[in-house]
Parts: sequence; structure tokens; C-alpha cells
Amino acid sequence: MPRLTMAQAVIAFLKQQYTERDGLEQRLIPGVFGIFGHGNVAGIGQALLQAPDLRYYQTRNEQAMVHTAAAFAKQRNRLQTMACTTSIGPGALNMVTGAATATVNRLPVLLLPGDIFARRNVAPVLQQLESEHSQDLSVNDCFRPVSRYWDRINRPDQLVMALPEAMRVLTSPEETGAVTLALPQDVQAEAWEYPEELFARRVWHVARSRPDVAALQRAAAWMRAAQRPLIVAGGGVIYSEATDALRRFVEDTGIPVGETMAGKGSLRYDHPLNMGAVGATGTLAANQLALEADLVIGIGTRYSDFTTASKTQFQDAGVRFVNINVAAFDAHKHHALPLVGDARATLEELAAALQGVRAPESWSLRATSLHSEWEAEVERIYSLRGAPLPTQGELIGLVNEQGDGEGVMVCAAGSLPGDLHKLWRTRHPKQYHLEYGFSCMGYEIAGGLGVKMADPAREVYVLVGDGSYLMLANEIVTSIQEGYKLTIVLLDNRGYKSIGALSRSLGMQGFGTRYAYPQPLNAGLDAGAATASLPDDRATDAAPLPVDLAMNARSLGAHVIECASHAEAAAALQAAKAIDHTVVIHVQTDRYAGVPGYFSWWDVPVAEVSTIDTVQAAREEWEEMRAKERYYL
Ligand SMILES: Cc1ncc(C[n+]2csc(CCOP(=O)(O)OP(=O)(O)O)c2C)c(N)n1
Ligand SMILES: [Mg+2]
Repeated sequence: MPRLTMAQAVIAFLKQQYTERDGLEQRLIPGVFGIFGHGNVAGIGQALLQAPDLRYYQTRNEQAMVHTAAAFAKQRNRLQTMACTTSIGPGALNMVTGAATATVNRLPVLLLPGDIFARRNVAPVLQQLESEHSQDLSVNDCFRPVSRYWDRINRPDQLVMALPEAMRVLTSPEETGAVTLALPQDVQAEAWEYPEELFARRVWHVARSRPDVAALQRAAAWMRAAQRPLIVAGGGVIYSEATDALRRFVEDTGIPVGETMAGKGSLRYDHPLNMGAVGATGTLAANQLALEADLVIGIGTRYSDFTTASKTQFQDAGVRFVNINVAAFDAHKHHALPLVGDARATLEELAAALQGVRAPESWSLRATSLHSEWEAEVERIYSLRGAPLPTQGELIGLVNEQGDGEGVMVCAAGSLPGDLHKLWRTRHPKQYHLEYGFSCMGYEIAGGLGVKMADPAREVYVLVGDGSYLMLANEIVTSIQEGYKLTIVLLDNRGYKSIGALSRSLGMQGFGTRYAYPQPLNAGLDAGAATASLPDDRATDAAPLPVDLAMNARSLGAHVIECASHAEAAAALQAAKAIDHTVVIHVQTDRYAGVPGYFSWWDVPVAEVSTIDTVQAAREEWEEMRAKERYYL
């Protein structure tokens, strides 16, 4: 019976956890990210010091390290992740946003926030939230709604029951997300005689579950009857490594495919039955077919409002859904015929049940011709040459064509995700890494680091806006410290291109979305409330802020290349290939030139009453579109 501290037991246990799928066994948690403080340094910190075979990585920000862990897990198809250790109070709480990002995206991360003393006699300790109503409360309770498993270890022996539950949830494709074990700082250092068996090597077999046979037969019948079937491929296709099975299925049946944000890469971009992005940020090809489809086959998708265009994208009066998903919760969405099972296993069984069944020839032909039409549109946008500043569309084309085709592109928030969803040409299943479940500004660079750690042989291209960069760029330092090279393309348009455009489309002139001085400056708070204001998009004389993001990146240790034209950006991408550490390509881009939308919408409610005419006009337009939203019962 080894006598270990609770923290030592956590580390000894984690080292012995493995996953297995399709015969491939690997460590579930190959490393630990962390920032030490009084709440973990003497507990988990001490345990890591005496167990150097579980590698510890220093990070710069607790939110960022959770993003890095989630991106690592995503790149490894959720079969591996990292643990994250923090102190108590702010260090712990900084992880909440990261936890939600992981949970929303169904990505496993193991969070080990320090917690206040279980023994209580010295309370309130530094950074403790006090409550006059309960002593059983700390800031770590904020993790409950954003975790798929949450526990607090108030006695060392509770670990024996908690750790296996934590691993079960982390390795479960249907339940996975953030797993939080709050570790009171005194208990971390307390010893107990743990049962030897707790530290035996344990393999978590990740199942390829199969759907109910009767449901499969019903789905096959629906597919035989369908006149205009469309597949919506989500992240589950990629996590399940079902992309080859999907391609065979599509070729056997002639059914076209639209891809969600997480599902992009399910089929190569140049497959004639790949219609590309579907939904609010979709292509003219996918969205036109979606409007007419009578059967939607969702595979591994959670049907976010971007995918359904706020429930307006599927408009056939009798449209029905068959949903293949490991999670019954997702499989049942839109009153679907649920096929609860692994994407690859279910596609194989469905293909066997459908022998020789094909979508009507005219529908498949229409799809292939729309595919060509869309490819021409991408070409048009890639070929634009904005002046004086390059457009975002042409820069996306540049990275796509001149970046390494085996590389990975990482992005999360701003105007880039929508444009990338439409325009990025995906050549392998892991090339398009978008965090768009939470669209969390700040994920980009931290996430890029996780991708690079998961797959060091690939070039990683992080596309990030100036707003996201300003929010959380500091993991550049970690990338330099650990020798994980990122090529960060920083698209600087001096503010929020995305929300600026959204604001204009809602009749609000881009209010509060530019990085520019208020006018007049220093009007004072009392007087200023009425007289000074931030310049909106109508102000042509707005004074830009003296912010130098290139210098900022250089100060963090990155190799920086500054560009203001297409040609300079092309040269920078080439030059970046020869640099062995993190490169930031700082490109100034046009704030207004946008990529159009195609037969789609996104519901952002507009003020019902307002003193501004343009808002009233936008409200009328909104009401018209709102009426098109469907329940899919
Ligand atoms: C953490 C967080 N805060 C706020 C938002 C809302 N938001 C979405 S995009 C955006 C602006 C992003 O600016 P930038 O990174 O410069 O990209 P751009 O819009 O200019 O392309 C904001 C504030 C968000 N997605 N995440
Ligand atoms: Mg910007």
C-alpha cells in the first residue's frame, strides 16, 4: 500500500492511463500544463517534481493553457489530452472560459484547479471567496455548469472513486468535455495509503458503437425514398476517422455533402460531390441544395445555429432528418430518425444496407455542377487584389496556396472563420482547425500551440485578427520556450471587422468596433458622457491608435515580418518556411471588403423600438427572416 500525498496519487494515476481504438494504444494524458501559486506549488507541483516522467509545461495564462489542451485533443481526435494545474482563486477561475470552450466543442480536457483549505481553520485564505451562507463554496463551483464531470476532493481517499469517473468521461466520445477535479490545497499535501491497484496500467477502450438494427432499416428506407438527399458532415466524421468511409458512401450513393465548421475536411475540397460549407457561412452550392433537400443526413453534427442558419437553411416543406451521432442528444435533434453510433461504424452498416441505392441522377448532376460553380467563385475571390490594402479573401487564398499543403490552419473568432469556412480548400482531414463552437477570441495562438504539440511534423498556420491577438497572444512565449514553431498570420484591420460589419448590417454604423481615439480626446467623464464619442464607420478622419503589434510580437521573441501588400505577404510566407521558430507575419488588411453571403441568414435580434431609422429598417428585414425559422417537428 503506497503512502502518497493526494497530489502524488493523482500524478501516479495519470501516468498509467491509456486509450485504445482500432488497436492503437497511447497515453491518455502525456503531459501537464500549469501555472504555480500557493494553491498547487506544494501539492501538484511537488508531485510533478518527483515524477519527471510526466512532462510539465509552463504556460502564460490559465485560459490559454486550457485552449492549448483542447486543441491538442482535437488534433489527436480526442484520444489524448493534457491536464492543467492552477493555484486557487484567479488562477483557477481563469480556466472557466477555457473549460466552456472545450465542453461546447466536445473536447476532453482535465482541469485540476487548486481549492481553498478543506480544514477551514485558517480561512479566509489569500484569494478565498467568502460566503456568509456556506463554507462549502469556492470560486471552483463556477466550473460546474461548464464541466461534464465535476468533483471536489475533500479527503485523500475520495480520489479512489473520483479518478476513474473522470477518465470515463474524458474518454467517452458522447460525454466528453471539460473534467474538473478541484483539489483543496491542504488535501493535496495530505498522505494516505492508497490501494496498489489504483496505479495499475489501465486501458480505456474507445468503442465504435453501432446503431439499433431496426433504426438502421428505417433509415435505409427513408434514403431509398429520398429525392433530394444531402449529407451534413460535422466534427464527428473527423474524430471518428470516418473520412474514407464517407467518401466511399458518397461515391456509392451520389449524395452531395455540406460541411459544418468542425466537419470541414470530411471530404477533400475538390471532390465533385463536396458542396463545401453549409449554413450561415455556407457556399452557394451547399446552401442552395440545403434549401431544397427533402432528407438531411447529419453525421456527427450538433446543428449549431450557424449550420442551420438559425433554422432557416432547410426549407423543403417535408424535410426529414436522419442523424448519425454517438450522442443520443445530438442524434435526436430536429425530431430526427436517430442512428446512435460511431460515424464510421454506422456509415459502413448503412452502406451495406443500401447496396446499389443511389440518389436520383439529376440531383447528383446538379450537385457536381454547383461544385464547379462554387470553385469558380473561390477562384474569383482568391484573385482579387485589393488596393491600397489586400482583402482578407485574397490573403486566405495566399495562405491556402502558398502555405504547406500538409499543414494545419488554426482560427477561432472574428471575420476570419466565416470567410475561411467558405473559402479554405481543405486537402486533408486535419487541415482546417476552427474553434467555432464557442468562437472564443484568444483561442487562436494558444490553440495553434496545442496543434503543433500534437503533430510537430506539420506546419501550423494560425490566422488571427488584431482583436483576438490583443486579447491573448502570450503563448508565443511558450512556443519559443518549447521550440514549437508556429506561423502566425496576423490580419490587422484596426478593430473588429466582423462585429463592425454585423453592426452596419443591423443599422448601427459599426459603433464601438474601431480602434481609434474618441473625439474630442480627454473630454472628461462627466462632460464626456454627452459630448465625446468613439468614431464609428462614418467618420473618415478617425485618428488611429499608436499600437504596433509587430513590435509587440517581436518583444515576445517571435521572428516578425511586416507586410502591407499581397506580394509582400507572399514573400513573407515563403521566408517563414526557412525560419525555425515562431514567425508572426503582420499584414495590414482592408476593414471593409467582405466575402458575400450565399442564400443564408443568421438570427441576431434587432431592437423592436429605436430612435435610429437605420435600426428600424433593419428590424423590418429581421422580422421577414424571423418568419422563415422552422421547428422541424
Ligand atoms: C472572448 C470573446 N469576446 C468577444 C467576442 C465577440 N467578438 C466576436 S468577433 C470580435 C472581434 C474580433 O476582432 P478581430 O480579432 O480583430 O477580428 P476581425 O473581426 O477584425 O476579423 C468580437 C469582439 C468573442 N467572440 N470572444
Ligand atoms: Mg480586426
